[in-house]
Amino acid sequence: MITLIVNVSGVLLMAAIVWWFWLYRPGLAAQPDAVGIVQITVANGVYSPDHISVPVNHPTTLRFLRKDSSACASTVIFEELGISAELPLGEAKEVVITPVAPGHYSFSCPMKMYRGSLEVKDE
Ligand SMILES: [Cu+2]
Repeated sequence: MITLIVNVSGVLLMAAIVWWFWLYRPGLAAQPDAVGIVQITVANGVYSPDHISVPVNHPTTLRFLRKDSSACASTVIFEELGISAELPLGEAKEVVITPVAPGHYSFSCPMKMYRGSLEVKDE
C-alpha cells in the first residue's frame, strides 16, 4: 500500500513538473491600472500575475508583494532590462520600469523557479 502511494505521488509529481516546465502558458496579460501600477504577489512559486503587458516609453510601477520567505524569492531580476531588485518579505516594493523598445522580456528569481513575462507594446 505504501509503495502504491509512493508510486502514485511520484507520477503526480512528474506530471506537475512536465506541466510547469513545458505545458504551462500564462493566460491573459495583466495591465497597469489607471495610475500605471501593476500589483504582483510573490507566493507559492508563482508571480501573480505572471504575464504583464505594459506600454512602451511609459513609466510603469510594478508593485511586488513577497509572501514567500525563501531566500531565492527575495530577488527579482529583469535580465534584458538590466534591473534587479530586493523584495522585502510582507512589504510592498515598487520597481519602476520604462521600457524603450517593444518586445517580450522575462523576469524571474535568481534560480528561475519564479518566472514571469513582460510584454512591451507599441501604443
Ligand atoms: Cu528562486
